[in-house]
Amino acid sequence: MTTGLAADFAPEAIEAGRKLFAGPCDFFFAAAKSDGLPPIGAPEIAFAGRSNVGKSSLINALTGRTALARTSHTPGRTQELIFFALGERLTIVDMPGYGYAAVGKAKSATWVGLIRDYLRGRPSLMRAFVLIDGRRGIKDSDEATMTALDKTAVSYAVVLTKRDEVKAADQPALVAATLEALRKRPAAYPNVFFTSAQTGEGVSELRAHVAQLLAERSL
Ligand SMILES: Nc1nc2c(ncn2[C@@H]2O[C@H](COP(=O)(O)OP(=O)(O)OP(=O)(O)O)[C@@H](O)[C@H]2O)c(=O)[nH]1
Ligand SMILES: [Mg+2]
Repeated sequence: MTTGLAADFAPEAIEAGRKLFAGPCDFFFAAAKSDGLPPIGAPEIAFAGRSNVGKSSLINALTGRTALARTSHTPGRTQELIFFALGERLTIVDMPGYGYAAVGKAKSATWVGLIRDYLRGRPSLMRAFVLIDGRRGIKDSDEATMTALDKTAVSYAVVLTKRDEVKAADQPALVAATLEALRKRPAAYPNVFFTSAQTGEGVSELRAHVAQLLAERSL
């Protein structure tokens, strides 16, 4: 196992994750404003990250759908907080991206406000995932997001994405650098996930992790 990579799950945990995400998953709400969120229901997991990092693609990979969450080559595809219900057990929230100049300043600022408000004030948010493009590493806008999460004590985990685009030889150094950046962050999960929505690598581990969080919550 590459040190620090969240890869060490027992077969039972992997199976629990598979089962959890194998159930029906449906879109149920879109929110353009933070005062227009759905009522508090099932525990939520939310996917944050720069535009184009692969948030919507990862949600599709987790749920085994090709087009549940809308994806696109051009940044700025997801423009609202999009809520999906995984049965009655879990709510998955896809978010607009941040940090991409091409989206336009006004839109970008609106989205940053929406994301911040949601992350700061959602009691049912069980875990945020901050996605980092594996080809690029952590950027200033990612640091800002993690700082906001640390300040409000929202627990989060980092997911490196697009693993299929990162040479195997470069992966350990990327994981090590990412862990180093997380070391002093109080609300960060101390391991990183490294996924590819294209090959499915790392996806079953992420499912297992979410299933574990849910199981711990209901103890
Ligand atoms: N090679 C590769 N490409 C990926 C992967 N995940 C996403 N992509 C591509 O990256 C682009 C953006 O993916 P999205 O899932 O739409 O990204 P997003 O973070 O939801 O983007 P916004 O909604 O615009 O913020 C698309 O062209 C995807 O096909 C991956 O694991 N590997
Ligand atoms: Mg998206």
